[in-house]
Parts: sequence; C-alpha cells; structure tokens
Amino acid sequence: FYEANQLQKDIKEVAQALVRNDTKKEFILIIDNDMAFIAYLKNVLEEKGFSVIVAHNGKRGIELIYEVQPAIVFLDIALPDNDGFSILNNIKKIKKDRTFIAIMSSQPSKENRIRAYVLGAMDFVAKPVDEDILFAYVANRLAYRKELEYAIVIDELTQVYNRKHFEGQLKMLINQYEKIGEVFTVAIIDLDFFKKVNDTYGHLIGDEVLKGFATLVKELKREQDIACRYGGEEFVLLMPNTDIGEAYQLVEKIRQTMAQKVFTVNGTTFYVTFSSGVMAVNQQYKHSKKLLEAADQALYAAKTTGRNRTVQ
Ligand code: GH3
Ligand code: MG
Ligand code: MG
Ligand code: MG
Repeated sequence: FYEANQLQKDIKEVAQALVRNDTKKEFILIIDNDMAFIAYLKNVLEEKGFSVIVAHNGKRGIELIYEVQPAIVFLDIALPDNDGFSILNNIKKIKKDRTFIAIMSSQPSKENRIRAYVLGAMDFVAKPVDEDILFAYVANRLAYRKELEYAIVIDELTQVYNRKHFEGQLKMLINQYEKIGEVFTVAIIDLDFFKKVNDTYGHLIGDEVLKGFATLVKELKREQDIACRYGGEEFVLLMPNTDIGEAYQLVEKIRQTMAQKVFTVNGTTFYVTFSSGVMAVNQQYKHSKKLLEAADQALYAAKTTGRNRTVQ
C-alpha cells in the first residue's frame, strides 16, 4: 500500500523533476469557460512556476495554440462557441511532439472519451482535478515531450543532429544573413575510403568509427557550432557567426586530430581520415541548395586532389 510519507516523497520528486528538466518555461494553455475552475487551475500551476495562458472560448483557444505553441493544452468540451471536439477537429495538423492536448471535462462519459481519442486528444482528464495528481501528470508529460523532441532531432547512432534538424538550422541561418547580414560557414565532411573500413573490419566497427568521429567533432567544435549527420558517412558542421578563414582553421584542427586518432580492433590499429569542403554564405550563395552545392564542389576537389584535406 501507498504510505503517506511515500506520497510526500513522490510529490517532492515531481517538483525536483520539474526543476531538473527545466520545463517550467513551457506554456500551458487552458481553454475553458468555467471561471472558478480556471482561477483554481491557473493559480495552482502558476504557484509551481508554470506560465499559464487562458482562452475562454474555442476561437481564441485555436489562435493561442498556433501563436504560443503551448506544451500542454487542457481543453474543455463544453464551450460557448465551438465545443472541444470541433477544436480537436480544427487543430488536427498541429504537431503532436510540440503540443500535447488533453481534454479536461466534467463529463467523462464513455462517448465523450471515445470521441476525444478518435479526434486526436492524447488524454482525457476528468474534473475535478487534484493538484498533486495534476503536478505528477504535468511533470510526466513534459518529461516525455522532452525525450520526444530530442529523439526527433538527434541521429541515433552518432548522437549529433540529424539531417532534418540541419535543414531547419540552415534555413534559419540564411534568414539571419538576409536580415542582419550575419555571416556563417558550412563544412561538408565525408570520411575517406569508408567502404574499405566496412569491408575490412565489418559494419559494426564501421559504426564505431562513425561514433568516434562524431564524438571528436563534439569535443573540438565550439559551443555555437551545429554538428549534423547528413547521411551515411557524411556530416555537416554549421558554424554561425563565422567567416571562411575561421571555419577553415576549425575544420583543419578537426581533420588533423581525426587523422591521428587510433582505432583498434582485436589488437590491429588503423586510422580514418576525412575530406571536407567549406563554403561561407555570401550574396551569390545565399540559398541553401546553392550553398551546399558550392561546399560539395569544394569537397569533390578535396577528394580528387588526394583526400585527407580541407578545401575552401
Ligand atoms: P570516398 O573516400 O570517395 O568517400 O570513399 P568511400 O568509400 O567513403 O565512399 P562510398 O560512398 O563509396 O562509401 C560509403 C560507405 O559508407 C558505403 C556505405 O556502406 C557506408 N555506410 C553508410 N552508412 C553507414 C552506416 O551507418 N554504418 C556503416 N558501418 N557504414 C555505412
Ligand atoms: Mg465549459
Ligand atoms: Mg560519401
Ligand atoms: Mg566517403
């Protein structure tokens, strides 16, 4: 059975988890028209440090979902304009990894529950709600969402960012360049003769090399640089606020360190090098496709002139 002091411990654990995960900056949206309930819920959540926003009707609720992208939405069914179900219908396209939508209703009938799930609600919470249960619930959902958000942008094998994230970041940097002229540089990095590594030592060792390389990049890159796996044995390094000269030096440092890194399999040692093409954004190359093509051409030059080198 659940002892009272265990309950107190668990409640404390929830509070600590919320601080640890730094999830308090997240917005929680309440869409409800019961003023007394809103006041209670808002107060309880704000006391714990959450940012709470409120919509008293469906129309405003939908607006706020798109404007604020709250982490959690508590959505009532009985609203003065659209009911909760039509709101669910309206926001079908909202990303589930971004916004978690729970119906919060005092009519937890079988029909309502099924309807909510069919229309894409992630959960159905019955009113009234207990504040301790609510915290445990919110902490649980925010921790899950954090994990999900991480999984969506990270390459599982190498633990650097994946291609999807890279593309988003590149677009953002190009916007920054167009808006305020902030220069950035991109390096495409391709491991040399990697097929031979696989053929000689096997794919599992090949995987270890990819991981080893990624770890090395993470150690040597600066805080602001964004390391990504572009695909296979190809990586990109995005260097915000960095001109071509600085970028070249950084990539060269990584290249030289990699070239000296010893890999060991059953007592045999080997080395793996990479080639890289580096290109900075400029007036001529300010579209992602063009910029990457130019970096790719530099990479091709590095490959054809002997590999284990950086070309700008
Ligand atoms: P080059 O110096 O011209 O780049 O030669 P390369 O052998 O590195 O290039 P190629 O494109 O011919 O081969 C890339 C190899 O990378 C082929 C593919 O099997 C291997 N590869 C791609 N993804 C992975 C992976 O996740 N793990 C392992 N172990 N190998 C991979
Ligand atoms: Mg209501
Ligand atoms: Mg390749
Ligand atoms: Mg290669």
